[in-house]
Amino acid sequence: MYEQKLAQIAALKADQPQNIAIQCFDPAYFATLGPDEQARLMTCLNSGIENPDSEMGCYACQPSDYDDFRPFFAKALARNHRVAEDAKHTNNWDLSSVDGLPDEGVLDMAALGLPPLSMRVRVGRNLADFPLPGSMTRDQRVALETRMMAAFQVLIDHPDYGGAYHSLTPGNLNQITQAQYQELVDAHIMFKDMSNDSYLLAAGIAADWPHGRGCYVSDDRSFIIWVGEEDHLRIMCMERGTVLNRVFDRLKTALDVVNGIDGLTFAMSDDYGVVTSCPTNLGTAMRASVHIQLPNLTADGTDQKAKAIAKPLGLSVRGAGGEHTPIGADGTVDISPSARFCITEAQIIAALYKGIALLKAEEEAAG
Ligand code: ADP
Ligand code: DAR
Repeated sequence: MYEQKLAQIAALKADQPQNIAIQCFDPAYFATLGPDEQARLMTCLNSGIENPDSEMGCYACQPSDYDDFRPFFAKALARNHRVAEDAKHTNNWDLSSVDGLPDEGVLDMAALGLPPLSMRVRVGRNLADFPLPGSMTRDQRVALETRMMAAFQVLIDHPDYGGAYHSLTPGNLNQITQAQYQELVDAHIMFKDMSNDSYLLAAGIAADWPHGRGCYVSDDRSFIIWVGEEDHLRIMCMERGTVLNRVFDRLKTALDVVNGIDGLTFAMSDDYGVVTSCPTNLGTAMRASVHIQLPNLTADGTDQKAKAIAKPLGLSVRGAGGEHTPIGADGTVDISPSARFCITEAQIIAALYKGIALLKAEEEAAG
């Protein structure tokens, strides 16, 4: 039944060494699975088969996939995150658990000689009683949005997070116009049109666009919750400043409020921490970033030199519009620690602070 897919995978194994899912797929293991399990695992790999240039090459489609297909995912996680196949993840937001921080644990980029920068910390979360986005029906996507709209009433009534929900779902009472959507995207608040992402389309994650999609935005636009992107929720704090603790601590406080809302139980794994669609986000599901101008390292108009310098520092470089976008015209790039799994949330924000200091020195040396 899967002869064609298996032949495609075999051919890709030879041509695409960077495609982790393809490289970790074992046909002998696949042959031991029953028909339903084979269908599920092949669905997880479809994005990496349809997009040979993938690096991760797979997405989980059920919250239990990482456990149900552990022989495959353990290999893929080990390869991507450079950890042991039996690695276990621990979550910890307590900065006092991290050594070598400045006094009082205050991560003030001004002490590094940096001006106020746009700071953002985001985490992914998936509701435990729904399939992951790659396997949802349109009705399930809209039902999840409806569940979240009820939950958002708690935030609307909260003095620190009051705001409004903006829906892309046709006919939703909070539906916004295309112009309002584009303004939110341009303000780096709303996510881009998923139907333009070949990886998410092949994964089934972008299906039914834009049904069940939207975002909650606080009145001051510093607290945002995406609904229906790559994970069910992306919860984030974002503001311009120099003290990274502000967005990190505010997000943790906001998460404590969200976790207490009736009807919201998030998918967690005993071994892998926060369960996410993409294995690259598993564990913390956290990306902590700053937007910083690197005119010297981007003098050729690309992010190539900045990426080459940042990678050994444990940092990823994205464009000004996020993943798969170009650098800003003024040399602005999005810098964030690469690690998400088998690292704690506190270690991630500390890594951003330490990484930015090192990158600043490299930028000055390139001048
Ligand atoms: P994610 O960070 O959720 O994986 P992206 O990298 O695609 O997603 O970024 C999503 C949006 O968030 C983009 O508009 C991007 O410009 C914006 N963004 C990310 N980090 C920052 C930041 N530090 N300051 C301002 N906007 C940011
Ligand atoms: N193109 C996919 C992206 C994986 C990491 N980015 C995410 N999850 N947004 C790949 O497999 O390379």
